[in-house]
Amino acid sequence: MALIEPFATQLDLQTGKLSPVTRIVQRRLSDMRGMYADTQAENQIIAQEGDRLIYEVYTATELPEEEGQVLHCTTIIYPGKVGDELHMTKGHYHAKRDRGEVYVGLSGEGCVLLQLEDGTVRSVPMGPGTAAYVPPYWAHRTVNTGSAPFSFFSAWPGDAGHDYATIERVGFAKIMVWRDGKAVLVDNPRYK
Ligand code: M6P
Ligand code: ZN
Repeated sequence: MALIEPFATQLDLQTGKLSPVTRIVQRRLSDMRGMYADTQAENQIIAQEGDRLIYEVYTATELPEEEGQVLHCTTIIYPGKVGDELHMTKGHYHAKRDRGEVYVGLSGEGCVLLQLEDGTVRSVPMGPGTAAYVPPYWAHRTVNTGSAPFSFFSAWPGDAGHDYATIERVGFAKIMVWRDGKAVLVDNPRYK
């Protein structure tokens, strides 16, 4: 296993940004094609306002993706909706399903949606200071349920890996939408 020098990263608790930063991944609406339930709204946004920035992932130091390492990053989800569905991450299972993860809320309001392969869904609300546990076997997607950027810190085992393909194929059984002035979890009409 690689021997890593100890290091520390500075977390901006207001913005969720890390420094120093070696990698910023930006996910725009076009990177998430087909993930929001309302495809017409998705196409309309891209045609009328351009390719909207949905979220960013900040990584301070590239660590080897191997057992024993603890990978970590921050994520900032900008507020907004596609149709009535709130801005969210793509979401993934771990390639090694028996690996968990911990999220710590930094700023804004959101939630983590979790799903088992049998379609069971749970939703855990998050805000500044919330430590949310993502147990092994649960796919996880985070959603901004507020009107400011929602940021959180994540840490997970180095050998977990990201399986995006399963969620791209089946989706989540529930989606978080804005109805009557609040965020509510409803059935996903497109869940397969
Ligand atoms: C969290 C972690 C990361 C993940 C990021 C964005 O910070 O779970 O591993 O990359 O959210 O989520 P996704 O990769 O599903 O787009
Ligand atoms: Zn994960």
